[in-house]
Amino acid sequence: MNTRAWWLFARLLVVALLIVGASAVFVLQGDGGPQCITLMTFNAAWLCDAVDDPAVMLDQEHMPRDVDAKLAGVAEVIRRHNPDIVALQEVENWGVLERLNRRHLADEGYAAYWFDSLDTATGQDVALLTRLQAAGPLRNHLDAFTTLDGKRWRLSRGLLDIRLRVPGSGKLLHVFVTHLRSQLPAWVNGRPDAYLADCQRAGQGKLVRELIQPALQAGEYVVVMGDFNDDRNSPALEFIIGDNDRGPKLYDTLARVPLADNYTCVWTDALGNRYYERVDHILVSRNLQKRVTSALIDHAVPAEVSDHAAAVVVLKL
Ligand SMILES: [Ca+2]
Repeated sequence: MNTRAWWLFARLLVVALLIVGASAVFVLQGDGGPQCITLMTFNAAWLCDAVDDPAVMLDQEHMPRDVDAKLAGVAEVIRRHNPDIVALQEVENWGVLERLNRRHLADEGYAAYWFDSLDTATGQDVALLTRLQAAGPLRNHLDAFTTLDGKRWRLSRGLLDIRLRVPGSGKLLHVFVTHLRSQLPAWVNGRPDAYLADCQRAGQGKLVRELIQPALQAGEYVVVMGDFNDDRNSPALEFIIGDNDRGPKLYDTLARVPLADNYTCVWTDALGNRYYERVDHILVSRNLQKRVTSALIDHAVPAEVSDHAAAVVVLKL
C-alpha cells in the first residue's frame, strides 16, 4: 500500500469510528423506544423516628424499637422489586424519609418528595421516591375541599401531585398519591362513629376525583395510587375511578391479580374472624391500560415491617 492509499484508508477509518461513536452516544441517550417503568405503592406502617414531636399526638406510641431495623425492612421490600417510582404512606417526616433513602437505599438513585400533612394526630404523611426526573413542581392540595351531603371534606394527608418524565421516550406520567381516612371510627362527643369515618372517606374520594379530572380530561398519562382504606366497590373508590360521573374512567390495574392473592390487608375481628381486603390501589388512566405488562401483590412483607402488602405494576411506555 502506497502513502496515498494509507491516507485514504486512515481517513475512512476515522469516518467509520465517528459514525460508530455517534450511534453509540445516540443509543446511550435513549432510542425513543418503549421503556419499562415499575410502580410500587406501600403503606410502611408508622414509619416514625425515635424523636418525640410535640406537634404529633401518636408518634411516641408507634415509635419503632430500632428505627434502622425498621427502615432496613422497608428498604428490602422496595429493593426486591426494583421500582422506578415508589408511593409511600405513613411517613412521619422528611428526616425519616431521608434516612430511608440515603442510608438504606443509597445505591438506588431515588430522589425523594414529601410534604407535611395536616394530620397532627398520627403525623402520617405520603411521600414519593423516584428515579424519574420531575417535569414540574410538587403540589399537595392541602387547601382543597369539596362538599358531599351538605358537609365540607378535605384530604388531611393531602394529594401528592407531580409530573415525571420517562427517560428515553420523554413521555410524561402524572402521578398522584394519597392516603384516605382509616376505617377506625371517628370520635364525636366521646362516642365512636364509624359511619362518619365512612362519609369522610367518600368525601375524600370525591375530592380526589375533582383534583385529577383536569389531567384526565387533557388526555395525560395519569397514575393514582396509595392506601385508600377501602375496596374497589366502596363509595370512595367509585368516586375516584369515575363511576359517578361522565368523565374518563380509571383502570384498576390490580384487578388482574389472581383472586387468592388479591388483598393487601387482613383484619381480625373480636370473634377471631379474618377479613381479606384490598385497600391499596394503583389506578391508571385508560390510555395506560394496554401498557400494563404485569401486576402483583407482595404478601411476603414481615409483620414487624408492615401490616400491608406491597403492590407492584409494570408499565411499558
Ligand atoms: Ca408528619
